Amino acid sequence: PDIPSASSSASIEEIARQFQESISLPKKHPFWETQPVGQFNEIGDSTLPEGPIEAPKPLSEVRPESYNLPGAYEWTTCDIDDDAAAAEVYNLLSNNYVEDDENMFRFNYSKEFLRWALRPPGYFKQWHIGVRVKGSKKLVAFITAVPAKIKVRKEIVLMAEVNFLCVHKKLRSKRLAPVMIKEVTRRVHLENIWQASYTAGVVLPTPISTCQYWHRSLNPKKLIDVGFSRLGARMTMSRTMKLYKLSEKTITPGFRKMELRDVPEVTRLVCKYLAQFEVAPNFDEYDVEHWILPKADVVDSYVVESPVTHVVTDFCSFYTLPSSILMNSNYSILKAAYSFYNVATKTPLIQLMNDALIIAKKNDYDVFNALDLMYNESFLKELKFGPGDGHLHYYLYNYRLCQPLKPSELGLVLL
Ligand code: MYA
Repeated sequence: PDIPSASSSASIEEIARQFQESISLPKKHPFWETQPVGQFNEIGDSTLPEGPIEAPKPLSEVRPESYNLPGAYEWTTCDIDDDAAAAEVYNLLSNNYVEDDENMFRFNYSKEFLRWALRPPGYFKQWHIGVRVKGSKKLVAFITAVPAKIKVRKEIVLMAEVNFLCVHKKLRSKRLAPVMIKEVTRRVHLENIWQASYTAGVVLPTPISTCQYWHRSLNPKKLIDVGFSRLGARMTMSRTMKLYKLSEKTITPGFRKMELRDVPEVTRLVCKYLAQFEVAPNFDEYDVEHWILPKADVVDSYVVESPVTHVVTDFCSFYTLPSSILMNSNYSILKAAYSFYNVATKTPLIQLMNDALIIAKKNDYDVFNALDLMYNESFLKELKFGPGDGHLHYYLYNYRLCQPLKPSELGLVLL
């Protein structure tokens, strides 16, 4: 993931840096160059086939023991069910996980969110991997994977979704991350899974797509006070607040919170919808119950049930991911909603998303974020989202695509 921040009026230095970066050759990647991923020098080589880069190995050839860590450290499996273990992970991430470029905000995934993200149907406990200091037992690094069925073009591929890679700030740049990535790969291979998907704010070999974050201010005064956004040119605070004002009540007749009984219909809607993208999850009812059914302060979903036929025709969803505000005496938390999966078959998508904004505002979110993937571009500008400076790169491990995808060809949202 990449923490989005809206302040888009880049300084001269920032523009100069971006220009430098854009003209310089891609950096060397001693670790990633050894991995089965698309390499920079293969870009544009249309002779390479799409699909797995390496064939699966017999399980007997998968290394049975963990990779070696530097002497002072040991592997641990983090039992996220356990309150003490979940608190340790929460503390590591809330102090050391992803920050924006200016170090003003840091993702603050809640314990309940982590439990949701890490325990989907069929999850493996041993894929929740920690590193401890041998002496003190302090948790200093973390990486996770969860299983997922992902459709790539026309093929359904069983994959690991890798996330929450984190090394304590004091242990950075010691090449711990490659060992952790190799260890999670080994444990994924032991389950006979050979592909993975992941996102990152950094450019690695080689993105299958690059998306941009867009932000819809819900509480513009706070966003400006904490430096998340800036007052526009020729704008006053009161004009800004008026600009972002939303109506009190949702507009679509039959718009209500999703319930357990909606799972079959939502599954049908989401499957049909996601089938049109080049890379997207292949959800079954268990997945939809896990990923889409509302869970307080973690994921929210609303359906449109026709008042006449009682058929569910549309739904929208967003997840809750606050960020810590690092240097502000008035505020410590930014409450952000992130657009998840939205399907409109009868209600115009713009109207559906406007209702989502109204709900988010009512529930005290400060900002509503969305990537420019799927059909999101069709509502972003009209609903007053502004482009952020954060980019999110999507990757596949051991699966080559000949061409990078346009964001609108992507149907996958990772947490
Ligand atoms: S993305 C979120 C990543 N986390 C953060 O940004 C939190 C803050 N940062 C940190 O905690 C550290 O800086 C991290 C790196 C841990 C990121 N993805 O140990 P090092 C490469 C992949 O000296 P550190 C997420 O969670 C880097 O290019 N590789 O560096 C998805 C270099 O390799 P190379 C990354 O800064 C994770 C090497 O690591 C990333 O101390 C998906 C340097 O290691 C990154 N985000 O630690 C993981 N950042 O020399 C891949 C740096 O070659 C999964 N690096 O350039 C692959 C699939 C595995 C399963 C396969 C199954 C079949």
